Amino acid sequence: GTDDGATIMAKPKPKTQRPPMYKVLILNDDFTPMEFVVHILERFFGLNHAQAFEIMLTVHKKGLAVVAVLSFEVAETKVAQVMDFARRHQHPLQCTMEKE
Ligand code: NFA
Repeated sequence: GTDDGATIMAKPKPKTQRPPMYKVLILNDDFTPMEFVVHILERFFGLNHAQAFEIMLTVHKKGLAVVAVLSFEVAETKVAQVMDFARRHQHPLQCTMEKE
């Protein structure tokens, strides 16, 4: 209401809309070679070898891992690139995305 100088007024906060982000996930399977997954993580997600190896091991042990959080368009492109590369090499590796 009217400011009496003693009351702390609540500041209206205009909610700025951020675009939704998408988690890109790699799923484990029994057939894709570990080195192939490491290569994919280096090639398409810009990870160094140690980071790529660590994430690959997490997928292998836990069943899946988030490898990146990206805008819808970039996430969609990465998923398509990984799925295409795996298919062309005849590995059953799965890559998916989900809204954060
Ligand atoms: N589980 C696979 C193997 O033992 C390795 C793998 C890791 C596959 C991460 C898919 C994702 N060869």
